[in-house]
Amino acid sequence: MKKKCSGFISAPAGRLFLLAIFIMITLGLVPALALADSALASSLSSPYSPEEFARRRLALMELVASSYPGSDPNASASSYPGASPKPGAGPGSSPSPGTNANSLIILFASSGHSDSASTAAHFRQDNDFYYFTGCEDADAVLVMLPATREAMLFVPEKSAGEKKFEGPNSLDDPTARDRFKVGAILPLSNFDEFLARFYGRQKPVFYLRLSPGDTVSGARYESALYQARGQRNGYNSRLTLDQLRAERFRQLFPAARLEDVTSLIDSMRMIKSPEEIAVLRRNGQISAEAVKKAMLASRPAAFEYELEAAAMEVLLRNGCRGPAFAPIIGSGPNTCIMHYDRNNRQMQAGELVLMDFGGDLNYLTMDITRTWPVSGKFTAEQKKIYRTVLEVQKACIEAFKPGITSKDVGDYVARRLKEKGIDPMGLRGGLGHLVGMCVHDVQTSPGPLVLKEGMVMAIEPALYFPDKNIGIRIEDTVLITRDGCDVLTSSVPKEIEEIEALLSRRN
Ligand SMILES: [Mn+2]
Repeated sequence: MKKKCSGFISAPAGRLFLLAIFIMITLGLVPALALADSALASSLSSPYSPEEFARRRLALMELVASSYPGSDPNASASSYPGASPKPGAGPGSSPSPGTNANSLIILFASSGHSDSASTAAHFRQDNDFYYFTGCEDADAVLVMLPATREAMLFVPEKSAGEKKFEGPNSLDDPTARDRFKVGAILPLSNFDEFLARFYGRQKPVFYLRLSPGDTVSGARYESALYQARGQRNGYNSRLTLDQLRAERFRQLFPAARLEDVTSLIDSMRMIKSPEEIAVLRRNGQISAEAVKKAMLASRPAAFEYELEAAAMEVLLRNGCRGPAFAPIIGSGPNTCIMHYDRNNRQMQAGELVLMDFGGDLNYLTMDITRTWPVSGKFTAEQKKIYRTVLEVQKACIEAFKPGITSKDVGDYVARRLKEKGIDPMGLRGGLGHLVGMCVHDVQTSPGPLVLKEGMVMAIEPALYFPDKNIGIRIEDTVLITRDGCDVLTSSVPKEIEEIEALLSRRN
């Protein structure tokens, strides 16, 4: 980031700049300079091109158009990612034969104010809405017409007071239409009338997200699960926004057919584009650096939250919005609690500390776990268990390539450990979870997953012995490539000797 700015500094300006630094050092203002630099980095525009979002919308519209009976089977979405759009499939071209002219795809932005009293997080756009727009306006609506391949945004009109407190949105921005590459940006107050006019057509079909939405840290299946758990106490239960929206459509447009667009979206989100891969690579480096800093901040008598502070600083300084999930930093007995996130215990010499961490950079997450000895040296018993988990993890990574299933990985790991003469201690290799806009990212079917190029997956074998206060998990996030995989989080050590060498550098 610094490199990009240096070209703007002319010679006299450079002297002024040096003078300013001198004054700042004299006044003890150097930290302010460092913060200003970080703020500059985060003010750089989105790493995604407007064309990226246009391509995604086109691909989804093609998927919807081709999902109709009698539609042209060759019109399936081959345009994303990788292959270039088919000629004649661009905006403004005539609809392909068989396309149902009466379908609309409608996706909703996040609501402006978080309804959870327990979070003070920054606004984060709804994943599916962001994926197809790149737009961070609250309460907006994206509408796509598969028949004509058109897209438009409905954005709330803001009062002068709202603009004063929150800033304007893209309805006030004359460049927004080009930035989002949509046909129109209209006031949200026109939306109901737009729908009413569309409803007048024969047999209208609305494609909505009828499945649960996901968040940065909550998968679709988890949203449904937590809702079900909330129902155990009737006073805590409520419908989700997606359920309420579907209900409203059923009430207002009873003759329309509602279709679920979720699985079509998921089939796209599962495969990462080159622009997404560039962000994921950078997030892998930032998140690995963060865990490394936390390792260096650990010592006997340190509180778990001190490690969290060290890691969070690296994320925020490098433009992440925050963590991808509540950081898990457990020492001693807490290493055995898989989703421990109180992070308030004081760690002791002789114990292990387990840290599960990742950043949220430009709407893409990362997932790393490392386990290390607080004192800097593994005991013989810790080392033996650690080595087993590490060998299983490395064998999984060796096995990862397109076409592979969980069973294939398990078979490979079993063979590999046998060759090396290592007791797997009951640990079996397999696939992990996909990683993307959500840290437990979308997956189209609950059936067996087959790896494909462009998928990103966390691999996180673990062994837990609560009676010994030993929990060991080692996790990396990898990108599936043409013939194998790239470890995106490789710059934080995981070999026993590397970890002990790093820890020996602590003061
Ligand atoms: Mn994970």
